[in-house]
Amino acid sequence: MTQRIDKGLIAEQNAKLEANLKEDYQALGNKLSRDGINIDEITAKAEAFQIAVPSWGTGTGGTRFARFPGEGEPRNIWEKLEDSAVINDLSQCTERVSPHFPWDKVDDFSELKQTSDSLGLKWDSINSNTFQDQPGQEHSFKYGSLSNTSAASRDLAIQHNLDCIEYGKALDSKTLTVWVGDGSNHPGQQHFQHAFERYLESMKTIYAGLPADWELHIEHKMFEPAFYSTIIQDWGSNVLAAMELGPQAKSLVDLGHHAPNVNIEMIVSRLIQFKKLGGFHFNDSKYGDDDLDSGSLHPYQQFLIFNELVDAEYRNQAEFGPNYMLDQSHNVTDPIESLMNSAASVQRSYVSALIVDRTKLTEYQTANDALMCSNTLKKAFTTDVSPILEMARLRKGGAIDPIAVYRQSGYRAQAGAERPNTGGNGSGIV
Ligand code: LRH
Ligand code: MN
Ligand code: MN
Repeated sequence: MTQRIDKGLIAEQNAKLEANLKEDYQALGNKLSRDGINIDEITAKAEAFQIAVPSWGTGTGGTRFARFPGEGEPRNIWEKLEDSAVINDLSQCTERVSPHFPWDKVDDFSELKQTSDSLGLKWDSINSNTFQDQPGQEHSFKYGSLSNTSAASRDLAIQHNLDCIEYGKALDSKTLTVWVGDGSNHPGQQHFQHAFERYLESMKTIYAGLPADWELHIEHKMFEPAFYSTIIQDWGSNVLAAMELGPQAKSLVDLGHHAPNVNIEMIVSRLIQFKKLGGFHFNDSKYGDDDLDSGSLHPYQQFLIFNELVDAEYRNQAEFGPNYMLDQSHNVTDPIESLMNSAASVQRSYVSALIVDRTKLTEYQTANDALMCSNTLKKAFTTDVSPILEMARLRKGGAIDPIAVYRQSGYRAQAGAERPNTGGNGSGIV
């Protein structure tokens, strides 16, 4: 097994930064206390924050044109777990891994569970895959899976999802996430209503197979692989399906899956209001489903989403507790570095939203003082909360500067030596 990051190295690197951090933390604490905020209470919330890592994100991604494999990429789920453990050791906010089947090939789930336990990792939502055919597959998904006109293809897709629930039980997961690429490429190719009816019928069978303490998350996406129509193309179709299925079915918001300029934070608010927000796939995008690093382009949008989430937390909104997960593709960076950076970026949005003065915001909203409403949010967003994030990591035994420690550790070069001949990242994304 690849050597993980040495605790001594983390301590040694932290020691170099600790005195400055304490000064910065004190200064930020003084500033926040002037607004009646106790910094340690915010840091405790930052310490409790968790965001899952997608198993497929630990490998180098690619586009449909090319993929440029990185050094020492994980070749299987066990190596993906090792990399995930490194990310969590340093970041201390990513103790969950979200697997994707059958990309993650597993013969013995109890062995996998033991391995994850030994690495201090847990399992997040199980992702099913009926958007491509597997070698030798008898009934194709070329014309759709859960909504296919062929009952045999639909049954295969249903069975795969039921199998995923069984895998999840063995891993102590509590959620199944279903994203399908079903749709059409030509106007008139598909009868919209009949296709949606078939999808719902299939989903009802999957829903019936859910254990009582599980949730079924439905992920919408506007386009790709279908480029004219997609069966669950937006949050409207998504929430209709979730409402039709029942209370255990909820909607999942992948930030990259909307039309440009869509007000995602407002979608989040609506889903919260109707107890239908299941979770998130965080990433960033400029054009479409670019899967860029979270917060790398639109950090204010990410903050505004967390403003809605923290508002729900603040109001003790009933049945609220979405899963947070990253879903990104790393084409030109070391995936471990991108995932650490992105986890911290999402955590930063959460912390920034925690310091919004909600009493003042409500007053300004009531008085229709639009400028001061906006300034109240901007004040929180522009306050540099880095010392809180760094202190949260330090207090949990992580690294004040995760990227620096990771680079110092030589983990990637060592992985390169131990994992030769990388042919792919196991994700199927090329
Ligand atoms: C689809 C998607 C979905 C898949 C993942 C690999 O674009 O966001 O979540 O499971 O990418
Ligand atoms: Mn996604
Ligand atoms: Mn996507």
